[in-house]
Amino acid sequence: MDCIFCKLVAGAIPSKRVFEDDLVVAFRDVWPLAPTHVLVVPRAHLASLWELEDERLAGRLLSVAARVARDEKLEQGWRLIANTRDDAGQEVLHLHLHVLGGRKLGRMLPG
Ligand code: DGP
Repeated sequence: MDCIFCKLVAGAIPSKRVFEDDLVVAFRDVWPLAPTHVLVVPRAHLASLWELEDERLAGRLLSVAARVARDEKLEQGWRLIANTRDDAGQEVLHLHLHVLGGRKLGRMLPG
């Protein structure tokens, strides 16, 4: 499949992994927007959060995101973002959660 995150999960493209288990892989974003910018992705290909119906996987993605935040010592606060489909500017069509922190993130505004 021609999906960059599938290749990354398979190890065909290198990445800086910070966590992995049987369902999920977490790695540093190649273009970080904050001192911590980690992407949490399912091993299985799902295009976006729109397609996520598996509650076990949903729970795992969320708990791994929180675990990454703790491991990165983001006790001052952090943000979880899931850009979903065109209007949100999703660029990579493999579900991913952005874990952002390590600086003041400012107010979240639409647009
Ligand atoms: P989004 O706009 O939500 O689809 O964000 C996609 C993110 O994926 C973007 O912040 C950059 C990141 N990204 C794209 N290609 C690669 C890659 O090959 N490796 C890594 N580590 N991150 C990537």
